[in-house]
Amino acid sequence: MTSGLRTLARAAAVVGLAVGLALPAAAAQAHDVLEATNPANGSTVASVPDSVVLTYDHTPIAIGTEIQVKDANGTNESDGSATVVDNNVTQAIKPDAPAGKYTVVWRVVSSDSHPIEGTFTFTAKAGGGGSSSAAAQAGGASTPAAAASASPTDSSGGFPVWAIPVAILVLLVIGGLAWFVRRSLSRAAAD
Ligand SMILES: [Cu+2]
Repeated sequence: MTSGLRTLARAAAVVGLAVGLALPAAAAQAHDVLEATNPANGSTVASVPDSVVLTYDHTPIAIGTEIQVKDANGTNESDGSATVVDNNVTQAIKPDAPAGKYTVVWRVVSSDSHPIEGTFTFTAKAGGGGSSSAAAQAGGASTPAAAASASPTDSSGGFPVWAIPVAILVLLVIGGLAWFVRRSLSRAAAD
């Protein structure tokens, strides 16, 4: 009977180890989320603003931030590097940026250290550097609803794909242990 008890203890240790390995993966799922942009995704503004602002639900890590503000020709009109202040990432735009449709391609490092990325678009009726930048800011006021329709993609996957192999592995381990423990117990009883 002692061998049966020893097997049970070993089984408990292995199950505990499997659960311990799965828990950190679950905790790591909380990436920062893009909540709003200025100009808002899909909006039309009077002229190209001085900068674009991306607002997240946490403060991203200020390393590896890349914000490209691409004009209709695909030319990056970003002026200098992006700055992270609180939950806002601000990217200045060249004053001579032309009118037209803009695509902002962003990549930041989430506060949980995972890189996240996405894009949003806006259209400017006039080029940048004009005196109408205040009007552009007002016209580009963002709403959370508009930001929600942006298309952020998450390089480590929004859906927890790790959950499937982990669940299968845990089920296989438990099933195998149950069979092993029952065999050991019946042997111990037979001894
Ligand atoms: Cu994350």
